[in-house]
Amino acid sequence: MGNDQSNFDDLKRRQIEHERKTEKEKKELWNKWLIAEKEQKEQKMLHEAELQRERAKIETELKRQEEAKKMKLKEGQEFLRTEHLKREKAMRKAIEEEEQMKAQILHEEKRTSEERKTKELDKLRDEVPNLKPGDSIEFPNEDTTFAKELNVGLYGTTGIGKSSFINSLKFALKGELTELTMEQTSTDNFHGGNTVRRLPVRITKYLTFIDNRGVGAEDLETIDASNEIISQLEGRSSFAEKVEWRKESSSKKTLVNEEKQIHCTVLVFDAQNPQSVYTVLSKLVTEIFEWQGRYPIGVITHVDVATPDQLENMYVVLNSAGLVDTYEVANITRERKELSLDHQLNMLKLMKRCIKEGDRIFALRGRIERMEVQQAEEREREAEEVRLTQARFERERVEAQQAKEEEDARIAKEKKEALQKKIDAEVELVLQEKFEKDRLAREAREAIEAREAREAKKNKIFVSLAALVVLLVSIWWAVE
Ligand SMILES: Nc1nc2c(ncn2[C@@H]2O[C@H](COP(=O)(O)OP(=O)(O)O)[C@@H](O)[C@H]2O)c(=O)[nH]1
Ligand SMILES: [Mg+2]
Repeated sequence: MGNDQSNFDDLKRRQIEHERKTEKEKKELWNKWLIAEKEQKEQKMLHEAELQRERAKIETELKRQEEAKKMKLKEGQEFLRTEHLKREKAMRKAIEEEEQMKAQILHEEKRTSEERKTKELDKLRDEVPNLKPGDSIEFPNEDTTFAKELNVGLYGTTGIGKSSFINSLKFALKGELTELTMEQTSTDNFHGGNTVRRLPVRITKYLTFIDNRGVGAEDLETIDASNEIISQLEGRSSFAEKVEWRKESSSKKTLVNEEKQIHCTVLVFDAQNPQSVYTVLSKLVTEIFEWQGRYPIGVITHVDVATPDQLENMYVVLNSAGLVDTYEVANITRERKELSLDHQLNMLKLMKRCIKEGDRIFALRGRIERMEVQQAEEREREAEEVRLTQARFERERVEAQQAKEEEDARIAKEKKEALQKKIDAEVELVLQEKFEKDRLAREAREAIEAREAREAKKNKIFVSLAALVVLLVSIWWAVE
């Protein structure tokens, strides 16, 4: 036990010693570390100072370089700017020059185009007034005789610009308007633009335009409007007659007056209102096409007030209805007393076109009419054939009936004869029997009679003898 204690003490002592020693070492180590750290710190500080200096150096260098760069850039920019300015100036000058050139070219073009147009206009102004029906047909059919003058029918809704269009035509021909055919000339009601009768306006020696009463979509719904149109085209309506689109017109009964025939039709539309033409077009165009065999000519008015879109739509609508031959115009109005060069040209081209179309229609109508006559003859022939066939059938039927009746009569007669024969035979037989009976009866009667006669004779003799006896007796008596 005492040993354990001393061991423990020894261990503790050694431990304390060790701890003391360790403490001392620790302290020394700590001091060493402190010194080392101090040195390190000093060195670090030195190094940092060094670094600081280095950095400062670099920074100044960088600053310097930056400054130099900035300077350079500034110089460069300045250079570029001046360069750019120079180039811009040069470019602007080039553009200006180009524009000037373009303007000059345009001006030149315009001048030449106007010159060209004016030339064309002059040419047409010389040409159009002398164009007459038949001129456009190089080799006319021998049996086609063209009208002396051509009537062009105008159709369109009220207020569309038909009457103004006639003034535009006149202007185009002369380049001025000496007399204004305003809507009042053809109207009962001037201010309403309400044309009710047709008004023929002679435009050239050979060309007359017929201003018409406005025809609306609702009119065209009716069969009377169709009849009125056809009656006008055929020349069955007089110009002075009041145009009635929705009333059965008496003109249907009127005979054709060739001078009143419409040889070419022009439909007038307002460029601002493509919507309104759908119904008019489909009906009117079909009607006219069926009669004249050609599509009517289209005129688009109000192009001065319509937007490009409206105008484009208008063309789409017209083309889709088959109207490809169309002419634009900004009409002569109370406010505008002139027609542009382009529109004058359009009007003259239209007149030329009318003559050409009129010729085609004239030839076509001639052909159509000849065809109609042929068809009528054909129909008449067919009807005649039907009549003849019917008559033949009827004759054959009657003959057959007669034959049948005769045959029936013959058979009946034969039957009758046979019957008669039979009856005769029977009668004969009966007669024979009767005769035989009679004979027998007669014979019997004769026999009886003979016997009776004999009896009578006997009686007579007897009577005579008796008488004789009496006589003789008497005589005897007498004698006696
Ligand atoms: N801005 C313009 N107005 C027009 C044009 N055509 C006709 N007018 C006007 O439209 C109105 C009816 O024209 P008008 O010729 O009497 O139409 P109509 O009933 O078809 O004969 C009038 O006031 C004209 O001045 C045109 O092309 N442009
Ligand atoms: Mg009018």
